[in-house]
Amino acid sequence: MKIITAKYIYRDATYQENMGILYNNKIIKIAPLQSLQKEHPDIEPIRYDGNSIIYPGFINPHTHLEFSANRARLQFGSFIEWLYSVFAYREELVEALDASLMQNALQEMAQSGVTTIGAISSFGADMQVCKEAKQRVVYFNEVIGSNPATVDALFGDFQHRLEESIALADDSFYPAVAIHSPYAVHPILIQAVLNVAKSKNLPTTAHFLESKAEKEWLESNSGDFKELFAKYFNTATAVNTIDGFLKLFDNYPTLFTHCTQAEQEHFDYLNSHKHSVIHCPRSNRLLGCGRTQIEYVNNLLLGTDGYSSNYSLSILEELKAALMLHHKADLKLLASRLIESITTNASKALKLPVGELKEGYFADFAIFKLADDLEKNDNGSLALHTIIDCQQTEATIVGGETI
Ligand code: MCF
Ligand code: FE
Repeated sequence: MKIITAKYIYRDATYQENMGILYNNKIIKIAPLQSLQKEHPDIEPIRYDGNSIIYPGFINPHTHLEFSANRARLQFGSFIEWLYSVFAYREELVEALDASLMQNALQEMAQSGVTTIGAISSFGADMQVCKEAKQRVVYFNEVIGSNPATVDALFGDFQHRLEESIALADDSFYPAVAIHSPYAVHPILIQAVLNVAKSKNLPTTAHFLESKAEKEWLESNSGDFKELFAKYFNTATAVNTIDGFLKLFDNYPTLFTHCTQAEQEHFDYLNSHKHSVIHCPRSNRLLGCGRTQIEYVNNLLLGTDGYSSNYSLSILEELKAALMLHHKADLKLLASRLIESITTNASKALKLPVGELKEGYFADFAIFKLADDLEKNDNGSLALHTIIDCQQTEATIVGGETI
């Protein structure tokens, strides 16, 4: 057993002083340091001095490790151009992929305080690396395919990958299900994989209303997707409507990524069905997708997406981008909300004992040091300065061990 302490610990969305955490691989007790020391005089506390903060390890619920070989191969600036470049180069990118590229990506996330990731796996090429990762991984086996003739084969391939991941499950590797998007997955296939997810109680995620092109296609079979679907899939009609797609997820809270083109009515629907929204501001900017109206979102999460649509996987950089993007929001309130998005909110959405400093939860910590001259005026200034001043953690701890 160990005791760790710092000037502040982030707990129940507040910054508490003079507290200590007793832990092994899980958090055993959180109490005033003095009382913990009295109970355990034999344990010398690990102390972080100065303006230090112990946060629960951060959660980045949306990344694509299999695209880690991309640097400038994919076209940024417009979603449709990006998509054409994915079709043209995804084989090349997967061939260029090796374990060290994915391990570097994991390491980059760890340095920014991320101790749990959601990895969207399109091919299964990242399974072993995720299994061996120092962080916890929610491993989202992706299903994609809109042609009804291929549904059986795609479902079979999905089941195979899912079973393989289920065989590896433990408390740092959680099998899960990703449905690519309303435009790229046939509703029969969605229904089939959702049935599996529900029967095994697996977390689910989907890209949703990411681009204007997607929205136009789903609403009126028009726009930039028309030519793409004619060319690659020989079809002129979308397989889902927006409402029909959402209805498939009723009664099964899901993590919907992007929602850049969603309007208030869509967010109302997502909120009323207890779904969460994963906001990826840098990906959205780089693919020309616009700004998500996060002011309508109840349970907001924050993700980096992959190197397919980003230039770094640091969650600290993602927080900075979000803070700058939503310029009409009150600065400190937004900063506090963003810290919640990568801790408490993500914990709730994934239903895992991570993302909060709570007895019985895993001893996953992200420890930061802030400027000495920072005074605690209110909670908002600590959240704000964590976001704007920190480039990396002092320490990142997973299951009680420094990684
Ligand atoms: O989130 C970004 C942009 N939106 C959609 N898909 C992806 C992203 N990064 C990687 N992808 C993958 C996706 O998982 O690209 C592939 C899928 O396997 C083709 S997109 C039809
Ligand atoms: Fe994505």
